[in-house]
Amino acid sequence: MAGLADIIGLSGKINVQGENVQKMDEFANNTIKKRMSRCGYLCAIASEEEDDVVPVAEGYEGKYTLAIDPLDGSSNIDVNVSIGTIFSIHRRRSSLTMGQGTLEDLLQKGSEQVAAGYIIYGSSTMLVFTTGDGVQGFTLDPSVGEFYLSHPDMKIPERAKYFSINEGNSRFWDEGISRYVDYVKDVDEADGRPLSARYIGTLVSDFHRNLIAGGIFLYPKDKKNPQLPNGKLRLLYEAAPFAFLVQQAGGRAITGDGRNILNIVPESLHQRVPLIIGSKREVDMVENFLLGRV
Ligand code: AHM
Ligand code: MG
Repeated sequence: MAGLADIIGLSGKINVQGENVQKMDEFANNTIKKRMSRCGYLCAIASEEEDDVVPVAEGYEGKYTLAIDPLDGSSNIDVNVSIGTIFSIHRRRSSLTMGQGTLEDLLQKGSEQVAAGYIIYGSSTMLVFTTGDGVQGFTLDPSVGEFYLSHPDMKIPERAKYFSINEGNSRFWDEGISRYVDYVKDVDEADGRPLSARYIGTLVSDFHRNLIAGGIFLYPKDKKNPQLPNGKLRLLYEAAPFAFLVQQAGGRAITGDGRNILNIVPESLHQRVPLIIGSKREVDMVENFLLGRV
């Protein structure tokens, strides 16, 4: 059993993406790997914390792949702000093939997901997921140790109440994003503007709030880091699972350069994509700004 000192602070490691790994990131990664590699349903695992494909335990190979961000919102771990776990599940490419899965089994489009979801560790612990037939939300009752269906058939409001973007990057945004953010701050009572700003810095938590209350989250590409021309968020275990969830809840997810997140064919495990996701009407509006229609 890990003690507090084992799971608080930095682990001293840098991951494949050049980011500091927190001890709790490592703890979550090891716990999930250990449990899932022997569950009997999986043939391969991809994790934000692992450079390469993680094989499952021998003799336990199954039909599905799992991509995870074991602990999303790393910068919020040590400051006691809500964090989460994200997962995305695909069927292996050939259901007849047995044995370990391959990189190709993991590099599949978001539209091919059979399930996706997240767990949010906030004022309560919730599991929210879709299997392609709507979005269901369950709340943990810690006294029983079970998740109960508390939010059946979740739908994201068509109109946004909130906008969520890291405004510290505003000097590096493209003109379309800057014009859109100015627009949401304009006063137009009849149109419900200005929108309120909310940004937690944990994608799970920002998404969860916007799913329930109506909102738009943006992590666009920016000019801040020329090494990261596609923004910060990763396709396989951040953008794609949320794109599947939001589609099932009646919303939309795009990159902003004319692509639907769910249609992108991944080229590598840790590939990054710009992400604009949330209430449908608002995503349509951002797209109009970015494609020069407004
Ligand atoms: P992480 O998976 O290492 O925690 O990084 C992803 C997080 C997202 O949860 C969040 O939306 C984003 O990074 C915040 O980034 P920034 O601090 O640049 O605004
Ligand atoms: Mg993350």
